[in-house]
Amino acid sequence: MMNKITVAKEELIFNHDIYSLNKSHSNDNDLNKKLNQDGYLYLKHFFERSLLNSARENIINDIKIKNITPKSQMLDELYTKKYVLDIVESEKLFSLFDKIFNKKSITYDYKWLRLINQGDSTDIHIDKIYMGRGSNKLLTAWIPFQDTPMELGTLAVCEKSNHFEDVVRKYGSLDVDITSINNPNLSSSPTEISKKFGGIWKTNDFELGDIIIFSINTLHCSTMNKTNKQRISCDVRFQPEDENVDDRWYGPNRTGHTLFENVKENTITMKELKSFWKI
Ligand SMILES: O=C(O)CCC(=O)C(=O)O
Ligand SMILES: [Fe+2]
Repeated sequence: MMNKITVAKEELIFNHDIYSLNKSHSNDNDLNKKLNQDGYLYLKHFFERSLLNSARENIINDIKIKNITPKSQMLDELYTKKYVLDIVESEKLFSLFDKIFNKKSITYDYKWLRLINQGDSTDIHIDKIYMGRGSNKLLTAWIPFQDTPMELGTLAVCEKSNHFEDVVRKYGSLDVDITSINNPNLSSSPTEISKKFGGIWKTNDFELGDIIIFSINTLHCSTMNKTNKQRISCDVRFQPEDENVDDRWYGPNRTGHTLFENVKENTITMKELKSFWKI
């Protein structure tokens, strides 16, 4: 049977153009090695379902109470709620990152709590362009708050793309709060990326409790939400305590984006940048 999914903006066939993620377990003792090798770790059943289920119910309830519009957005009013922080700043997650870094970890205070509607998908990028002013060891954990089949919008990664030198060095030099650019995504086509740089695209149906961790240099995107339901997920950042932080996202005086979300005119385009970078 042909199993078509839309990844970023491109239709792909599962098990032909894009494949299942390699699975890891938090007890594995080669997590760091695997993360460096593949650019990601997919951990099945990491969180208790009940914890995530009740957080999701609380989020949906607060969306109603606060009259938050149903458009796709970051739920900035809700990410500091205890029911969110009990998950995304849990002991369990901190110990996992302490283990990966082999030292004490810290987390950025800002959390990217997302509500994603039908028809929406995230295009291909590396997180460095949004949060690259601190540690190069920064890691993202992407945590869905419901069973998330590919058609609801899952995280997709380009395996081993953290080793694409041209992407890391050139695209990775972009800072969206320095360069005026409206659309800083590298591409909306996974096959364009694999043709140019190599790598195999991977994603999965995520069961509630599954998470994926990836590096600041790993190319990733999401599959498109083709359902009439909303996807709720949260992506959060961890890094070793003894490294520089990006103060847009860390500490009580964090600024968030200072340019990116306001840009409209005099922008450079990704097409121009790609031709300048010769990628
Ligand atoms: O959830 C999404 O659609 C995008 C997530 C993402 O880009 C990230 O976690 O860094
Ligand atoms: Fe991202």
